Amino acid sequence: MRLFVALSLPDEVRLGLSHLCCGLPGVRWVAPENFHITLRFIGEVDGGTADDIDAALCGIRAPAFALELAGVGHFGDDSKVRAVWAGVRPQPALQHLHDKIESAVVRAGARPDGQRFRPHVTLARPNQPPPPSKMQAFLAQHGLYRSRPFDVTHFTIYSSFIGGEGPYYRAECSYELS
Ligand code: 3AM
Repeated sequence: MRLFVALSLPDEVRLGLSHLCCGLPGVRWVAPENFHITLRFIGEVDGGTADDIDAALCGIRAPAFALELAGVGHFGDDSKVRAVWAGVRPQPALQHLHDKIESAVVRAGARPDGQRFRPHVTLARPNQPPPPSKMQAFLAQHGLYRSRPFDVTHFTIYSSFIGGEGPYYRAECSYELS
């Protein structure tokens, strides 16, 4: 199975994000039901490793916290945009949770990530890079985007399936924060 650990988003926040999803030609917009904040991509694992990861995630003790989405941006150069995202207002408790998850999955047998954690919600992936003028207009239009603050009370491990209609994410197990 192909796994990743993420935060789900309240319906109202996903609805707000879906209103940002227009005005960029040549991109695949993420379906609103697929919006999430990835905490850790794990990748392909066998059933035994998945069980070990589940047990390690079950052992995490971390506090619940409030989160707010803020602004939009993209990964990659202006001429080579890889993904368009909504940002997350800095929240030390989120970094703390990420670090605990990273340690837990590595203890369970995953390879260390090594990348800096850059929390975001992917909104679109380009089939071809959008014209820079369109990208600039998108960033200018939505630069002041803010979600309402929402409570993060759990995190979830998802399996992902790639189909003809795009990816399908299935929540396998959720882990409560205290
Ligand atoms: O939150 P986002 O959409 O950025 O990009 C993929 C998505 O994150 C990421 O895992 C999330 C669920 O698919 N992802 C997919 N393949 C990846 C890989 N090989 C990856 N992240 C790192 N390495």
